[in-house]
Amino acid sequence: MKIGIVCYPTFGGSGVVATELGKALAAVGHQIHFITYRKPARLDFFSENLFYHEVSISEYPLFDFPPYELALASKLVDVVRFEKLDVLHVHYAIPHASAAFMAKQILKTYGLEIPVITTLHGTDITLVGKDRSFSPVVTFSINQSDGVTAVSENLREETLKHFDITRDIKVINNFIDLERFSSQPKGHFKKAIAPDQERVLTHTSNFRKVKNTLDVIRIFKKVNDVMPCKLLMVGDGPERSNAEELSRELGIDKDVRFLGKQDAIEEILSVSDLFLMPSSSESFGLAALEAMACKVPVISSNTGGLPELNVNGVTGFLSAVGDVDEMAKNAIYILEDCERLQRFKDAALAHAKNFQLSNIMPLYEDYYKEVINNV
Ligand code: GMT
Repeated sequence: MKIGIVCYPTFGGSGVVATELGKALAAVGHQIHFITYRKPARLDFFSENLFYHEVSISEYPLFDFPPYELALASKLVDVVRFEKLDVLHVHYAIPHASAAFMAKQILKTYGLEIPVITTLHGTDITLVGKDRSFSPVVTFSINQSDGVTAVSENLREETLKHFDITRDIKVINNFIDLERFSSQPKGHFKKAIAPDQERVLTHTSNFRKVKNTLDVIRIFKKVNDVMPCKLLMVGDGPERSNAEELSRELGIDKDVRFLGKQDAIEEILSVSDLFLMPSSSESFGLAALEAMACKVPVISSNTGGLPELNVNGVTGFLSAVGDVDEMAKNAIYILEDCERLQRFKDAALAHAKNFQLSNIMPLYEDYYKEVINNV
């Protein structure tokens, strides 16, 4: 198939899923066209089946807000016409689904019918999409898509609850490439971080409010009071300086390392004993799946799709959002006993295998075929 993929090209979960899916589809012979404003972060090599079309917007003094959606729709019309695409797969509803709808209507004037599939990722529904300034357009463009997928059962339910949806939504979970995300021997790195064999706790995110980054610091403080350990904070974003300040206030700054944005997440996870994800909203939790694939158990909140990923008492523990005491108690329970820790590590990997790329990619391929045949 010739597939157009529209996504945010950044380190965000939706962009990562879109890029990894496109790369995997290209590897099995599909022709993949990425259409976005910058080359996706993980599209870092050449392949005969991978193409990248940049959406550029002309500067004009009148434009306080450059109309990206229009430039994207125009580019989609071009790419579909001249590359003869079979399907457009847009990741994250805002503004990709409505731009695709506009392109679809324009293409009809050329006698072309392009099926559009929208994948809902999370904040496009749970946070931004619900906002009144977007919700009529989000509702309309979901209903006008030829196929819609959500990354968890919970996100599907949330979408049906909060929007007037008149069509089916298929659940296709996030996936993991186990060839890249696996526990690697990184003893020298671990020794540098935890010279006295302290346990290593890790958090990776975009440090947005929804990630409850300050709760990560609070949980760590409580664990560190009972057993000396280290915390790796990976990523960057608006809450980073508040988290740094809180760790200084709590007197644990020498045990907390802020590593900023990192590419080789799997190496950091390979030296980690526990992953912390206390988010206030999380449609699936791709970062937690990456941790589990590297044999790292997860202490998380029980919000959104997290219970579909993190099996309570098996791969880690789930607690109510904000219940820092319980999260710290559960973290200590896992970390204090070597055999127990090993059991949780093995279970985390075993469960992550259910979400491996080779299980999930065919679901997208089948769905593309189904949608194309129905249009
Ligand atoms: O807010 C983020 O973490 C980024 C966001 C995105 O769309 O880029 O991530 C969402 O999509 C991921 C991939 O489907 C999911 O694994 C994340 O759980 C989801 N984030 C939230 O729901 C907060």
